[in-house]
Amino acid sequence: MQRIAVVPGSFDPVTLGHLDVIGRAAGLYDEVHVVVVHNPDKSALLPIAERVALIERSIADAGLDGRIVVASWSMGLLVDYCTDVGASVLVKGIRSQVDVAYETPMAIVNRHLAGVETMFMLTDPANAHVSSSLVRQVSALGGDVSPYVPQVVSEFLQAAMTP
Ligand code: COD
Repeated sequence: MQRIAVVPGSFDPVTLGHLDVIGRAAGLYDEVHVVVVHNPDKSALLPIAERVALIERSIADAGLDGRIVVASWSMGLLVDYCTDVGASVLVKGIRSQVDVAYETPMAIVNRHLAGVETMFMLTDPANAHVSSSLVRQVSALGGDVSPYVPQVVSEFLQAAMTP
């Protein structure tokens, strides 16, 4: 049986922390779906289609192994996407206790709703301070985001911020 996992997120934009989790998940499962989901609690910087394109290019540039599908989902529950593609596992990156506290109720509800389990993958310590919101802030103020994001994202943001 194919082991399919979903790595969901806002990915606004994708960071080196996200990319590390995606690559490690791809080493554990037969197929990994990276799914861009709108988070209503956050104000968005990039359109969903742009986020998908940047993830696809980052994955290609990183030469990641494994079958990785990049998609977006706006049709309701995330577990419905999982059911549609036959995925039984969500993979969530964890940087701190804050992430654990945020993710734990969702993990329990997703298992109750559809039997989808959540695997918590600890971040690489090199990426423990990296977040999309930090990248958005540094970029908006004219700072260098290249230590935190794939090169294609850094170039994209630099071009977008250049008057
Ligand atoms: N290192 C490792 N992991 C990281 C890093 C890093 N540097 N940065 C972020 N992550 C992890 C996050 O902890 C998260 O697991 C994932 O990567 C995505 O992060 P973001 O910031 O891009 O995305 P979020 O947190 O805004 O996305 C939240 C989701 C949209 C995935 C979440 O809200 C969700 O699962 N929604 C489901 C909607 C639903 O069906 N709800 C009903 C049942 S719960």
